[in-house]
Amino acid sequence: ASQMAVPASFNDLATDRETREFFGDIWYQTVVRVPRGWAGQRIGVHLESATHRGTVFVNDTEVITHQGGYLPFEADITDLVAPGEEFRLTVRVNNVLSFQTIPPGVIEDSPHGPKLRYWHDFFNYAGIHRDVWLTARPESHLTDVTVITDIDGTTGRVTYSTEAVGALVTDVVVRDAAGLTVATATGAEGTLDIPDAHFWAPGDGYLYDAEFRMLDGETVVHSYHQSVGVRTVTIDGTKLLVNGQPVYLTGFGMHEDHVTVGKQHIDSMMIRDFECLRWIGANSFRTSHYPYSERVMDYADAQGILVIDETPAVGLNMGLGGGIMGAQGYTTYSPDTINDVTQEVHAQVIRDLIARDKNHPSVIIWSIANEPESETEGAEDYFRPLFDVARQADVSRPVGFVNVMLAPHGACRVSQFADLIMLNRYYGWYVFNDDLVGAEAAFASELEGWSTEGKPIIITEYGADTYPGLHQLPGQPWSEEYQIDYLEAQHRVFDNCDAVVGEQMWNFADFATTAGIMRVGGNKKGAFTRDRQPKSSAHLLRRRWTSTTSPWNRKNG
Ligand code: BDP
Repeated sequence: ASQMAVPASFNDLATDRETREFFGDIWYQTVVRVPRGWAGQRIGVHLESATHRGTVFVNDTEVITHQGGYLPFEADITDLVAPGEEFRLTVRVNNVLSFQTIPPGVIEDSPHGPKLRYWHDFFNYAGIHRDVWLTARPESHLTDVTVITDIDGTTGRVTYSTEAVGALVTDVVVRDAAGLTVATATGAEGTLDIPDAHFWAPGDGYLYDAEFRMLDGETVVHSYHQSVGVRTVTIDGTKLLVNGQPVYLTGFGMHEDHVTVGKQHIDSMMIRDFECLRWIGANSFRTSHYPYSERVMDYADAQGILVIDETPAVGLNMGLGGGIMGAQGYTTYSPDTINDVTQEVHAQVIRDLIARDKNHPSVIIWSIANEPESETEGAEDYFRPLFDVARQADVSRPVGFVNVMLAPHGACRVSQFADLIMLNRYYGWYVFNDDLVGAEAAFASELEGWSTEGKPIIITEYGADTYPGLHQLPGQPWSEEYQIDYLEAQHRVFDNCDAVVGEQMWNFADFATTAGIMRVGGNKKGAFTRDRQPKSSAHLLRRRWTSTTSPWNRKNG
């Protein structure tokens, strides 16, 4: 046994290849003492995530197994532990991907032994990336709270529902940011009106505090504080509206990715990221390509950042990156590959994501997949019910998926189910490389096609690999100059297309990937380096996104 940090990805802490590329079971073990003061309460163990599968043991008893690497799970361990006493907490994490996991992967033989391969372009960091908690609750307690907000003139309307163990009276007290009570209600579900409400809006992360309480007579038995941002998200033709006002998204697809610690969540790193977002004038990001730490979602709420919240369904596309990052020669949708079992796992991760993030005002769109194969009949059958799953779980937000270049307008068979169009396009990089004139014309003509759908279009990825410090005149691919020329060409295309309501450049920062001839020490499409310093292009984005002629102002008056 060796020492391991929690939270952290294990991969880059060691110096040997075996550890970095290890796949299989990784055993974590520690001794924990239950606080003596918790006598008489229900005690639980809560993991914010275990990538990609976690099985928890208390002493020698298995208490829970959870599939899916980026969402929380919890087990009640009251009967197995004693207040004031220690117990042995063991977590078996497994990072193997298969055709029945989200994201998918496959183990293939190689001359040097089996290798885990996958079709997504980021390193398969694994371990326990987020905090692990012991929890204590009274016997009677709230288990879930849902809030949906609406606006009526200057009144903010909060429709709420609660779930609980124990038949006590539930009530709710809403306080404003100064702590003054602005609305109250009694009952497990109901509606609260906040007169003259301060609405949550982009750049204004105003949050109320809703305290949900379970009462035994006058005694508060359990209470839960839920922050509430009062806002609406709607679509009107090709416009995306927040609080009835058209918005234009600026920002990035991001990654949870840092030197040494991999996908560990660290508050200080998060603050640096948000400060960089603010500096550059980004009002939004996408949680490409998996749910991020809940701390990130809370912080986005408080900062007034708009979030496209994505499931880990990335790489459901065996035709993409084949031979470069993934394995070759598979059919995406088939009984032996992405099949009914995968579809149910995918449905469950959509439900789990929405269950976790439904109350975040920052979340304005659900993205149920990134770049799946979407031009085939198999794709249509696979995705149709998944959109229903998302809409059943949440009626209050648009649902979409991110379309890949291989399924252009006219060929894609999945966008018909989506409320809006989200496109990843690399005109001037993967196609028309070093030909920005051709790139611009081809991109503009594809967007003309998508515009006829009458739905808002968000460009969720556009980018060019750029090696920081490489300068060339005239700009050539990989140089800082080419990244600038590339972005200017893309931006002209967006500005000329009315239906485009957002641009999220790929990527916020450079990040780790599997090794290969397409990647130089990882993916280098960042506007920032991996240590969060600006490349030359960051200054261009900043000028564009903060000036009075920003696309926001130009398109929305
Ligand atoms: C897209 C993917 C993204 C990749 C990017 C790229 O959505 O994960 O990192 O392209 O190639 O296909 O840089």
